[in-house]
Amino acid sequence: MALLKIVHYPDPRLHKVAQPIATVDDEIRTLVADMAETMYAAPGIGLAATQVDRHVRLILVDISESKDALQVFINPEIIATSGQSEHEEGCLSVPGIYDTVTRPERIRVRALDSRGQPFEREADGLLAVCIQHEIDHLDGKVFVEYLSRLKQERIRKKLLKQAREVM
Ligand code: K1U
Ligand code: ZN
Repeated sequence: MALLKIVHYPDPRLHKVAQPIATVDDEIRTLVADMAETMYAAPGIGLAATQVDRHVRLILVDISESKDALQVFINPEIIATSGQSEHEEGCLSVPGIYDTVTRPERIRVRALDSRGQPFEREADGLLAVCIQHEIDHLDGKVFVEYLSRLKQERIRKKLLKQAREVM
């Protein structure tokens, strides 16, 4: 397994649209293992392949306290939504920034698992928030884009300054 580098906002690579995975093979399973190690080390409760500069439709989520309930979604699609709820979100690609986003409250998602088998799952609460946040990454969207232009500009400047300071 390997720790992967997480791309930070406002890097333009975060706006690439990820491509569907045609075959779930050992190369994809190695990427899943490396992303899982990277997510747990960060630590985070989700990670999209886009964030590690791999532009394929793969997301991981683990919202458990014990960090032993990894959920793998390959080619995820939201096929139904209902309600609306507000939740505070964070992002490993936007370190130190947390803000409230409004999204559908309950979702039904269809995907392939790490053996390439199709499945469907209902989600609500934090799991629904996290799955939607990660699928946004695959579509090139970062959660700060739900915030006002003014907030986005402040966040962009803050992260560019942080990046200059660590160089
Ligand atoms: O996509 C990402 O960068 C991962 C992100 C997922 C997420 C969190 C909260 C709301 C929506 C999506 C994170 O994991 S940020 C870190 C975080 O929230 C966390 C880290 C450790 C323990 C608990 C939460
Ligand atoms: Zn994120």
